[in-house]
Amino acid sequence: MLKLLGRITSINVRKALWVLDELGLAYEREDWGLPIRDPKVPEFLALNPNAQVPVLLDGDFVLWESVAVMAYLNEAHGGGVLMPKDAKARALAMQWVQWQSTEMGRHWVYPLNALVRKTPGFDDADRLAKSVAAWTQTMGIIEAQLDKGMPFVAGDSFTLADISITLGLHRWFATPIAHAPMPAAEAYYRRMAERPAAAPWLTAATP
Ligand SMILES: N[C@@H](CCC(=O)N[C@@H](CS)C(=O)NCC(=O)O)C(=O)O
Repeated sequence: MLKLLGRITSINVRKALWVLDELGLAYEREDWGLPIRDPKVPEFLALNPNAQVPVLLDGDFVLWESVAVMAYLNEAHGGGVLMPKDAKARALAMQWVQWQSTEMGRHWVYPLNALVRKTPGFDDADRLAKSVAAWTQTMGIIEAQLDKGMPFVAGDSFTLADISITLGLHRWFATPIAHAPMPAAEAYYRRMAERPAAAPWLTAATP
């Protein structure tokens, strides 16, 4: 039985959960991650020395880093159906998976802590405004991509990239800031949200 360690409020855990559900796989989930259960304990650190979620357990195989977990689930348990077979198409899908993981989330940390999590110390209005401006600029990149008129972010089939990007858009729409209009992203998000496997992971519990 596959087992995923991580709290469902984490976007990185949600990536793995959506893949599991999209593939219709049976799995167990165990809550780990602050504030629910501190991962900085020997039991968890033995699995992931970074003290971060998600961690996937497949028998005695242990895997961390959400992108690696998504790719492994798809290849080992999904017959690869969530990535294109063609090398270039697959690379482009992976480009957006990685972009979400590194670039898309770079500027949302401050707004998320200030406005959603209400984390003490995140009360600098100038830093908040600068982060929102930088986040908005980054969002322009995905808006331009989605405005090309392809049905999915990386082409004509649903891939891991759609899971990553949709969860990134969820964070954007769920953060109470003045959202610059992004009509292509809004339309795409609504389409992705209709997928049965998406619904549980696009709920409001973003922190
Ligand atoms: N690069 C890692 C980042 C993982 C990460 O930042 N996880 C956060 C939750 S989104 C975490 O574990 N934070 C500590 C905690 O929840 O206690 C991945 O993609 O899996």
